[in-house]
Amino acid sequence: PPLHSNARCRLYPGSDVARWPVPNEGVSWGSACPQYSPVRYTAPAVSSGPVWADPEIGGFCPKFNALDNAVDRRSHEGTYRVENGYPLNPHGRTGITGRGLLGRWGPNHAADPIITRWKRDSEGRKVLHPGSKNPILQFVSIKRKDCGEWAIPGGMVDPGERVSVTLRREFGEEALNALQKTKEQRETLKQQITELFNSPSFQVYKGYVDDPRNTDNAWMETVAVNYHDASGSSVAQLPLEAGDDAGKVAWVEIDSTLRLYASHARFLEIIARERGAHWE
Ligand code: RP5
Ligand code: MG
Ligand code: MG
Repeated sequence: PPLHSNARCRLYPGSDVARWPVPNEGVSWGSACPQYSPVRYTAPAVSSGPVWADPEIGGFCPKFNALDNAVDRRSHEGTYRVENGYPLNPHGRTGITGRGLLGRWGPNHAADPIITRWKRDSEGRKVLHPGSKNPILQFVSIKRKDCGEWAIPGGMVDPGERVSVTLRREFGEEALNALQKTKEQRETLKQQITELFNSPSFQVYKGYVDDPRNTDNAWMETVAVNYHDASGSSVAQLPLEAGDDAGKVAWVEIDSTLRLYASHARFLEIIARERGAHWE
C-alpha cells in the first residue's frame, strides 16, 4: 500500500493543532527519525469521556490485540506493537500522539457499504462510456458534515455489533435518514433494503484506512462491502435522503477523477475493475 498521507495532513481535523511534519522516509517505525517530536492531542469531545470513548491509559489497561469484552481491539492487519502501554499505528508515524477525535486506543473499527447500480438511459439501457466503451457504475455517496468531502456512507461498528448489521444500519442512517423516521417508516425501509443486503455481496477491502483523524496511537480500520443492484429495481429506486453525519446524498458516477474522503476512491477502483466498469 502507498504511505499514509491523510494521516499526516498538516492540521488535525476540527482543530488548529499542527502535526509534526513526518517526511516520507520517517513514516516507518523501523526507520530512525531522531528529531521526531509528535504533538500530543486528544479532542475535548473524547477526553470528556462519552460512552463511545476509552479512558486515558494508566488506570485503564485495555487488552490490546484481543477481543476486550465487547470491544474488538484486534487489527485486520495482524498484531500491532504496544510500547509503554500505548498501541502503535501499524502504518507508521503521523506526527500526533494521543487519540485526536478517535474514541479507541488502537484500531477503531468501521464498516463501509458501497451500493452500486449501472447508469441507464431513459429507455433503461446501460450507458457506455464513449472513451473506454465500458458501462458506467454509480454509487451512493454522501457529503460528510465534518469536512465537506464526499464519501461512502460508512460508520463505526458498535461494541458487539456484527459488521453485516453495521453496514445496513449506517446506510439507513446516512443515506435514507432512518433515524428521523417513524417506527413504521423504518420497518418499510428495512424491508426495501433487505433483499439487496441479503443478495451476494463482494468484500472489497478489509484493513487500515488512511483517515485524517489517525494518530500514532489510534487509527481507523474498515470492512468495505459492495452490494450491487444489477437490475436497477431495488435500492436504485429508493428515495435517498441524507441523515446523521451526512449533509447530502446522491448517486455519483465512478471513474478515476473521483476525489473522496480517506482511502475511499481506492475501494471504488477495485469495484470498477472487478465489475468490468468504466474507470479511465
Ligand atoms: C472512514 O471513516 C471509514 O472508511 C468510514 O467511512 C468512516 C467512519 O467514521 P464516521 O463516518 O463514523 O466518522 O475512515
Ligand atoms: Mg454514521
Ligand atoms: Mg459516517
